[in-house]
Amino acid sequence: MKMLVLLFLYGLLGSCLVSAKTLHHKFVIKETKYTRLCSTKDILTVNGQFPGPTIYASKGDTIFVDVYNSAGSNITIHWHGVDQPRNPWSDGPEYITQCPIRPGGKFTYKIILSEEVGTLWWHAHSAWDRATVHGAIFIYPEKGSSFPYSAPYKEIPIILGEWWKADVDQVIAEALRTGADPNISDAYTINGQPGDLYNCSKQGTFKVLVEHGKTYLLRLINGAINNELFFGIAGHKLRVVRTDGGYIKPFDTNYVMITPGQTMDLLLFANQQSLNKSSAKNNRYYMATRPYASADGVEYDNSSATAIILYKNQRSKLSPPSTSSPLFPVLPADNDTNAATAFTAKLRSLDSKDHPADVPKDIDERVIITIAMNILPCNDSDPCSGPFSGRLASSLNNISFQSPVIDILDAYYHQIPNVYGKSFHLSHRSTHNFTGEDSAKALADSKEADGGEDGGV
Ligand SMILES: *[C@@H]1O[C@H](CO)[C@@H](O)[C@H](O)[C@H]1NC(C)=O
Ligand SMILES: *[C@@H]1O[C@H](CO)[C@@H](O)[C@H](O)[C@H]1NC(C)=O
Ligand SMILES: *[C@@H]1O[C@H](CO)[C@@H](O)[C@H](O)[C@H]1NC(C)=O
Ligand SMILES: *[C@@H]1O[C@H](CO)[C@@H](O)[C@H](O)[C@H]1NC(C)=O
Ligand SMILES: *[C@@H]1O[C@H](CO)[C@@H](O)[C@H](O)[C@H]1NC(C)=O
Ligand SMILES: *[C@@H]1O[C@H](CO)[C@@H](O)[C@H](O)[C@H]1NC(C)=O
Ligand SMILES: *[C@@H]1O[C@H](CO)[C@@H](O)[C@H](O)[C@H]1NC(C)=O
Ligand SMILES: *[C@@H]1O[C@H](CO)[C@@H](O)[C@H](O)[C@H]1NC(C)=O
Ligand SMILES: *[C@@H]1O[C@H](CO)[C@@H](O)[C@H](O)[C@H]1NC(C)=O
Ligand SMILES: [Cu+2]
Repeated sequence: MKMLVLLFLYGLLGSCLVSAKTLHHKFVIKETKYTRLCSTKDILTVNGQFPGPTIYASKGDTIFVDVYNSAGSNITIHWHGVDQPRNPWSDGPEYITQCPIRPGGKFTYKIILSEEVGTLWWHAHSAWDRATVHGAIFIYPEKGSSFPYSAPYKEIPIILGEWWKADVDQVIAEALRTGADPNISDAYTINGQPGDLYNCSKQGTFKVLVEHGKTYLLRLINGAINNELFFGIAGHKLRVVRTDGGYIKPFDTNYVMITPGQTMDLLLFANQQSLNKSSAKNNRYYMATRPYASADGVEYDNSSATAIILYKNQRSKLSPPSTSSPLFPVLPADNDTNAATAFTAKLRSLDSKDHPADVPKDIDERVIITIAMNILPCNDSDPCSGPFSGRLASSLNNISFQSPVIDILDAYYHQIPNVYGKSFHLSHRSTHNFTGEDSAKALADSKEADGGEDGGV
């Protein structure tokens, strides 16, 4: 009897586990020729594709990705937004969780999906290779649990990006050498295409054919290197339902503001007239993206990428030839900080029974982290072209990161010496109040108490 019960339980457990699948992918990193803005260059791609292949998975699945490096330079791949509980070795940032994959080398990533649902993405994590080495991860709810909205008719990935005519690794290498800001991009892209507003780009403009009355799920990813971006579609509101692989309280908006690395799932209701004769010539609507950039005096790419939403003519199933240009969405001005913050303030966890907000409420220790952009001094023997003839350097609590010779995760686990600076390890003694009025003095005092230089890594 006991045995039977056990078997029965085991059977149930077994069937639960069966729903989580194991998936396999092969990514070959290679140089591939692409032409944009009338100029051709070799870019790094996965399997020759830009943007790269989409990974389709369900909540709880495990994905193995064999990455073969057939390019001429080191590379790693990061699975952006995947928590990977107790699985740090597959996270991907080079020299943080692994040494890079050398040319001719191979590395197998094990990606363990846990609570994530919605859209995430993957991208290279070496120099600026992520500009072209990136793609979407679609994560569906597990079987039996439902999407808390009516199922969309179709899904459309919308990957925002940034394009340089120059080689991207040369752009960042030059900036690191001179200490100045990297050169700004020549275009933004939507699914790899700059769109109608740029020279030589009309032909390739990304187009989506929609049917009146249907609902579409846009899986929006900001894959740009440097810029926060506004995004919107002319004549249509968007309903924001998820961000970064989790549900939020849905809200309708005319525009979104999305930061680099962020993802958003948006419902698009194709509710504009397509049969109406007098509006038939306006069966095309631009979706557009352009930057939110408010830093005074900092140069940025102020151009706009577009794609086209095209309504199917329901009688002929073909779209009538359009005579006028598509409508352009109304987006906030580039420097409209109020519009940017008003949008982000609306992002709130769904916090329902099925999608609780499990935020720890008991705090054991408060940690203050100051993120800063600094200018380091240079001199005649080491001239720089950053602001005030200095060198730009970012820091956390006044410590900048320098790539070590071995990744810090290996150094930590195998206690390899001389990788961490002396006081980088988990010392709880020093508490710098970086937001205090006398932070420099407080730091100096605590440094003395600490017994010397903060090493960084
Ligand atoms: C490439 O990565 C290897 C470690 O995997 C490292 O030893 C080598 O210095 C790297 N090469 C370059 C050019 O960064
Ligand atoms: C960056 O821009 C400057 C000025 O236009 C140009 O001289 C330089 O070649 C550019 N660098 C790269 C790596 O394209
Ligand atoms: C497009 O090409 C024209 C003519 O060659 C040039 O004057 C213009 O600056 C170009 N526009 C952009 C955005 O590159
Ligand atoms: C047809 O389109 C015109 C122009 O957009 C609009 O004024 C009119 O109300 C539409 N008619 C119907 C039946 O939707
Ligand atoms: C972009 O910036 C350039 C240089 O500052 C300026 O000439 C141009 O008018 C701007 N374009 C737009 C669309 O704001
Ligand atoms: C944004 O830029 C415009 C024009 O360049 C300027 O008139 C306005 O004051 C700026 N707004 C803010 C909030 O900085
Ligand atoms: C110039 O700067 C370099 C790098 O910061 C430093 O190593 C060197 O000592 C400095 N030289 C002088 C004369 O200050
Ligand atoms: C840091 O200093 C500020 C300003 O004096 C103060 O408001 C804040 O409470 C301090 N923070 C901590 C953690 O001591
Ligand atoms: C940050 O570090 C620099 C040099 O290491 C030092 O001169 C400066 O005072 C520090 N800044 C703060 C706020 O402690
Ligand atoms: Cu990332």
